[in-house]
Amino acid sequence: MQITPFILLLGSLLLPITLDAYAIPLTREQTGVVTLPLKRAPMRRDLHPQMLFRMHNVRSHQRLARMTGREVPSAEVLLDRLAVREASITRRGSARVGYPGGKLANNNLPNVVTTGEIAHVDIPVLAADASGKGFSPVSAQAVANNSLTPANTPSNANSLGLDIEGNDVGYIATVQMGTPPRDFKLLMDSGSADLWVGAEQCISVNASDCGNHVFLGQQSSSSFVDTQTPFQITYGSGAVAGNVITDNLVVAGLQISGHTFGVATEESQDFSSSQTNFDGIMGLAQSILSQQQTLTPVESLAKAGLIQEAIVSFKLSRLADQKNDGEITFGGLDASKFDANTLVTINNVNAQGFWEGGIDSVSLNGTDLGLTGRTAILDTGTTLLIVPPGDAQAIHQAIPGAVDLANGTFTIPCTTQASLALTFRGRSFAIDPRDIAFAPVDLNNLTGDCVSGITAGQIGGGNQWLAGDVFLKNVYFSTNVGKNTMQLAKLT
Ligand SMILES: *[C@@H]1O[C@H](CO)[C@@H](O)[C@H](O)[C@H]1NC(C)=O
Ligand SMILES: *[C@@H]1O[C@H](CO)[C@@H](O)[C@H](O)[C@H]1NC(C)=O
Ligand SMILES: *[C@@H]1O[C@H](CO)[C@@H](O)[C@H](O)[C@H]1NC(C)=O
Ligand SMILES: *[C@@H]1O[C@H](CO)[C@@H](O)[C@H](O)[C@H]1NC(C)=O
Ligand SMILES: CC(=O)N[C@H]1CO[C@H](CO)[C@@H](O)[C@@H]1O
Repeated sequence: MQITPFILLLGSLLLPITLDAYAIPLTREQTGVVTLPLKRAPMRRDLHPQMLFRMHNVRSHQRLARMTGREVPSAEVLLDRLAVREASITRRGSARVGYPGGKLANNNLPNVVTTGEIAHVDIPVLAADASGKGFSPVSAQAVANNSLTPANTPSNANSLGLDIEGNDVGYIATVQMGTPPRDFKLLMDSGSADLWVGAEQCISVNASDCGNHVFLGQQSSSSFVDTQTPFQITYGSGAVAGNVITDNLVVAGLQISGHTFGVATEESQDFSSSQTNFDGIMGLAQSILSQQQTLTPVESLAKAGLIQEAIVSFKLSRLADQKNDGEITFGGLDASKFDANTLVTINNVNAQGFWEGGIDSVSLNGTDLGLTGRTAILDTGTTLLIVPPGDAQAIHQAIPGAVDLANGTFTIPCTTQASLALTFRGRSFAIDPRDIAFAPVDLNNLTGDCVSGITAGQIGGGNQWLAGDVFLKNVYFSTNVGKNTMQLAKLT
């Protein structure tokens, strides 16, 4: 069977099944504590951006389920949901994609067929709309190209630039590993607690190599030590398995000799694809969440006395602003990035090791939406803002021109001026309307409809939000392991 790009994307969604099929020697205990970076879907020029968006969305549901200890929806259920979504795309005349009934074939590759050409996206020649409103042409290019936009070199101490993946779907920093030290690009993820890169002998679930990435092992590093202890991490978007190792790690010029982390000997296609913009993930939640049962780099740096406190701070840059001033700071906050008068400290209410805080209230253009008792997991590794279905409806009902596509996804005018604000500890943090208009439905019409960056998490109920980059781009975000607190402030 000719495997289409669409099926490749589904393959990652169906990872537990393909792992069985390939008999990869993973320990099968599922601890239920896992995460998924949403940006893992390799962007393809030949895939309609709204379909890519839908993959982000589906994966986010799996991530939210795992994070909150709920049952992860089966691939079949997710395929059913996808079918509804494909239908809605089809109705909009953008793509013709379907599948027969949502049944899986033989616990192997999903029985997915394309009923027509997957829509080809011709990268448009984009000009800014004369009104200056609408989706950013630069961001539209990034959607089409899955580009990695390098950050400026930060001047602040103990800091690394955060490169922007695609249209703000993820944030990547470069660290050094091994002897001699070599550069590795890592996704910076406050929603997981393990660090890994590919092993020299890494194979992909499809038994090929792990793509055009930088790898770590005895051949490339004289300080590499394999502890022979296996680890496995299942992300909503894929999985890795390998060995816990020790090797030297340099983060923002701070060297940890013999840091304990992982090399992946097996990676799902999500991670091994050469189109994936990073070589591994640095989890920066608390180490009680670590599958490798080891300290995170920031905890390790604090323990070694290289930084005073186990603090990590994020300034996520918005591609449309064209400033490329994203930055991650270890051991403190970069006072030049935020307004100190707006800084609030939030207690972590999550016992598993995620960063989760109580939301006082939610408003749209200053009008309170009456959503109380909500909490938000603050997760740089999630692209979107995922909220329970009722909350998603309440929010979009207040946005003029919003359309409920059913089953979690909404569209809003790309020109929306609606501003959603979340209040933490008495301080309101507004989301830029450009972040709510996440991606254009039609890349050739930047003033038409956009897919909303706020989607409904359909798994379980509860009052838990998963606040990814759609929200976090709008704040200075800092975490403190020792105090078990988070801080938010308005950006300068
Ligand atoms: C996207 O790719 C096109 C060529 O296909 C190139 O001209 C353009 O500069 C790229 N845009 C970005 C943001 O990388
Ligand atoms: C397997 O991996 C290779 C190289 O990474 C890639 O070119 C190919 O498309 C993959 N095939 C499948 C079925 O995933
Ligand atoms: C929100 O306020 C802006 C001006 O600040 C206005 O242009 C926009 O129409 C308002 N949106 C809603 C949904 O009230
Ligand atoms: C863009 O979308 C808007 C809203 O749907 C529509 O009014 C307009 O005609 C579209 N423009 C183009 C060039 O398709
Ligand atoms: C409104 C709508 O289309 N809801 C659908 C969501 O998906 C389920 C299947 O998972 C359908 O049964 C619903 O009809």
